[in-house]
Amino acid sequence: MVLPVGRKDGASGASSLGGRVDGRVTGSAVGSVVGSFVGSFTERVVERARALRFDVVGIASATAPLVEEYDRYESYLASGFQGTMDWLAENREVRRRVDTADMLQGARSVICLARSYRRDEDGEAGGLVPGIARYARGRDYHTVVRKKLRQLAAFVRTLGDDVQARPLTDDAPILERAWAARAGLGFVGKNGLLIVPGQGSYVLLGEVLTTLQLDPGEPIAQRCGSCTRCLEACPTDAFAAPFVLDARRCIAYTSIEHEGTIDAELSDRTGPWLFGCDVCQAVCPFNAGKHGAGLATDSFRPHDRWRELSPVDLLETSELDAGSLLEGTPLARAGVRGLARNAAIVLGNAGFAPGSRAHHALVRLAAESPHEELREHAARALVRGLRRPEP
Ligand code: B12
Ligand code: SF4
Ligand code: SF4
Repeated sequence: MVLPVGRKDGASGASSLGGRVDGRVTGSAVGSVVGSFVGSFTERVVERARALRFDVVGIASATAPLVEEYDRYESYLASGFQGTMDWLAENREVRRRVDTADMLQGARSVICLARSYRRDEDGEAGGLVPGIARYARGRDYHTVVRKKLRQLAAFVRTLGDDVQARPLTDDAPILERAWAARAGLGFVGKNGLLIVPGQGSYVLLGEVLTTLQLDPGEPIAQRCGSCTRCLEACPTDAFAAPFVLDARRCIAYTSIEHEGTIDAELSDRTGPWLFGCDVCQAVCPFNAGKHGAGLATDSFRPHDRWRELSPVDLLETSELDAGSLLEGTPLARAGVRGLARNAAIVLGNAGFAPGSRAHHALVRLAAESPHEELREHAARALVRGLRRPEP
């Protein structure tokens, strides 16, 4: 079952909670006996998820492995799309099934949750904010979501003597989108993202794996139709095919996960993106309109520091000060060096006047940085971005 655990204002379009839960409890002789308990457990889990301010919740059966999705994962690895993210190729069996000792022996249900991070007013914010992907503008979402997942797992454990529950966020080696799609939370778009009807794709996923038997949902139909906007809009042509991302070309990979030098062909196409990228979501019609907009809590409100700084400021900040700026924010994942490299790329792509602060900062970086990739990116930015006066 899937329920948008809507806010009191009903903006997520939630239908009556109790009615839908009760209405779904059906099954065999065993199922119907278990059913009345299943329904009430499911209902209580949903209520609790609502209280914890998750926007959507659904249940997937944990007992059947992911088959097609696992095959896609294997062919993704075989194509080398993971680049230097070697950790994506580890723990393969866990990506196929989660009801084993590696994840949770005897798991019966995956409680799949989505939390919206969309805040429309952010588009207008200045400084570094527009160059930071929306999910990363505020507090580290791992901290925000993990805390809530732990609370939900603790609640689930109270529902029976031997009930076990394990909270998971994207640090767990599972195919989160595949489980969410199985639970019927949404469908996977051609941009590879899980799209929740009525909410769009600006949602983060999390799960609680449990031995408790809950009432599973049904996958919903893929709804992209003939649209191909995301595939066409991607600045780096990162989609090898619809639904299939060559991560090596994705700005979220080059700017966050990849250390060292970035190919000029890609960095020139990165435009203003300092950390992550939202283009394939921004163009998606499922994110148009106001639904879900502005619902996200203050946790996702952009940090003031990002409003106040510019890419040049990042280059002029000492490593030590930059380190404390990043602390506790998602940007820490790219590291001080990664962000300096990204700032040089953004400045080169934006262009700057001779004698400007950007010009001086890049000259210094090119000459003095102890890091080869920073010297190289600064030199490239100087060639690319310096707007020479008309002769
Ligand atoms: C590694 C990773 C990345 C990598 C690689 C992404 C990738 N596509 O492989 C990079 C750094 C590039 C990245 C980028 C982003 N990521 Co990321 N990422 C992950 C992570 C940790 C693992 C993903 C993974 O296992 N990839 C391997 C591939 C094989 O699996 P998959 O991505 O699930 O791919 C599925 C589709 O390709 C699909 N598929 C393939 N072919 C077909 C065909 C059909 C017909 C269908 C229906 C489906 C389909 O099946 C695959 C398996 O289920 C997940 C968290 C997690 N544990 O799942 C977050 C996660 C996917 N990322 C997330 C986010 C927010 C992003 C960004 C939007 C961040 C940003 N703004 O910069 C971008 C979006 C880029 C994009 N268009 O996908 C969210 C997505 C939320 C959502 N609504 O879907 C997740 C779920 C994190 C979270 N907990 O919320 N990410
Ligand atoms: S996040 Fe940006 S670079 Fe990555 S696939 Fe989407 S549009 Fe392309
Ligand atoms: S932009 Fe179009 S094709 Fe891409 S995910 Fe959205 S609806 Fe699907």
